[in-house]
Amino acid sequence: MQYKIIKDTNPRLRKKSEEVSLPLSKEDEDTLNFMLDYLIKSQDDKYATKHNVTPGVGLAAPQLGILKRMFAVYFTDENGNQHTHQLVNPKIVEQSVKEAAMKDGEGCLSVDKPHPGLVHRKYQIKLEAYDQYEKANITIDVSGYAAIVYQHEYDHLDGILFYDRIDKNNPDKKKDNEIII
Ligand code: LHY
Ligand code: NI
Repeated sequence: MQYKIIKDTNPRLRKKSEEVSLPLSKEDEDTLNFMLDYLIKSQDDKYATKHNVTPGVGLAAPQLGILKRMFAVYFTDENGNQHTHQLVNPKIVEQSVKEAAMKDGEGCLSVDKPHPGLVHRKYQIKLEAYDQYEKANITIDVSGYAAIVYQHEYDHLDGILFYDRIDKNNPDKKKDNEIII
């Protein structure tokens, strides 16, 4: 299988992805391995320059045109915690009322055009999933930047893109219950 990141001009990115059956098929394992491997390599300056790839912290299967509920993350958060996961059938089981948005907005590996504005998200979420990296069911409790990354990837599984969460009429307006990070 050769994998390619699709852009938001492709209507597939707007579809809802399907649950994945466990144990994983060889094909789904391959996809998860490609996704994590892509993120790791993309953060290597030399590799990224040579292969003209954009560095990424998260990548979801629908971005490869594969409509399955799987995503990978690879990043270190502001507390120094490393997030390396290959998540399958993630579920958000708790979320805060408090919201958060990144001060410089967000981008997406599937979106070429900049969409400035605050991307309103939950400040804290708790997520349950099967993690192929740890080969176990796990619970992830995150806040701030990390929570934003997981929500951005989770949204891809429902066909939602970051700019859907920007208020077109008031792109820079902070909500009352929101912090800007
Ligand atoms: N990944 C992008 C990345 O830079 C965008 C992003 C930015 C995700 C900020 C989360 C927070 O890794 C993706 O677009 N993946 O879907
Ligand atoms: Ni994205």
